[in-house]
Amino acid sequence: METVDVRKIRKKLEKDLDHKRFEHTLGVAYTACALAMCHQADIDKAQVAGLLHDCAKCMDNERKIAICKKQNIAITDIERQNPFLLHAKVGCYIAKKQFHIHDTDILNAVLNHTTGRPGMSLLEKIIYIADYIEPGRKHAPNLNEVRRLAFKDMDEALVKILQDTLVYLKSIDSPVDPATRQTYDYYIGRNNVNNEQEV
Ligand code: DGI
Ligand code: FE
Ligand code: FE
Repeated sequence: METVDVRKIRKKLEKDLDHKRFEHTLGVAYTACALAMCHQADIDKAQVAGLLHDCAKCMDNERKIAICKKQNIAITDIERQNPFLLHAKVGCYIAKKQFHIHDTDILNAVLNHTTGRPGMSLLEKIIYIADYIEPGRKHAPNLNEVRRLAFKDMDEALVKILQDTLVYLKSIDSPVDPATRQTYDYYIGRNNVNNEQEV
């Protein structure tokens, strides 16, 4: 990875994000480092991807949509209905343009951190999971179980998170992004989990 000034990234994020989101960001970064240590991934990349994953989260929807239009970033129907989903795509763009990150694995980890994707890289899995289990998260169901699984079998942890996310989205009647569904189908197919659920 190119040399990256982590302190500089943290300082800019502290300005760009509100306090709660900044604290969450730090939680994701150190949880991602712990997962990288456990699963033999690159710790420096995990830290940078963890720090940057929500870098566009505090931007208002109009601004995110305007950036997508200007940069020719496609907006899907689901994203138009739920513009908060765009913080992943726009975050990937901001990580490149404002934080000068060019590592494709880090950029993909930012890009896919909300929905996941079939065939995620080790780093993408780490960020997706760290986002869900960082210590500041308190309300998701099965957190203890997912936290335990994360350090044992990441694919099993992914299935559990995706399953609980689909149940949650159904309960609040929120549309499911095809990427979330495809990711769930992909990972459930690879796991003989005995708690398979129709969601
Ligand atoms: O940005 P964060 O809150 O830290 O975390 P995130 O980027 O993973 O976003 C989490 C939210 O995204 C959570 O409330 C569930 C929601 N989400 C995940 N997949 C989908 C989704 N929302 C919709 N509408 N559709 C999805 O497929
Ligand atoms: Fe996010
Ligand atoms: Fe997050």
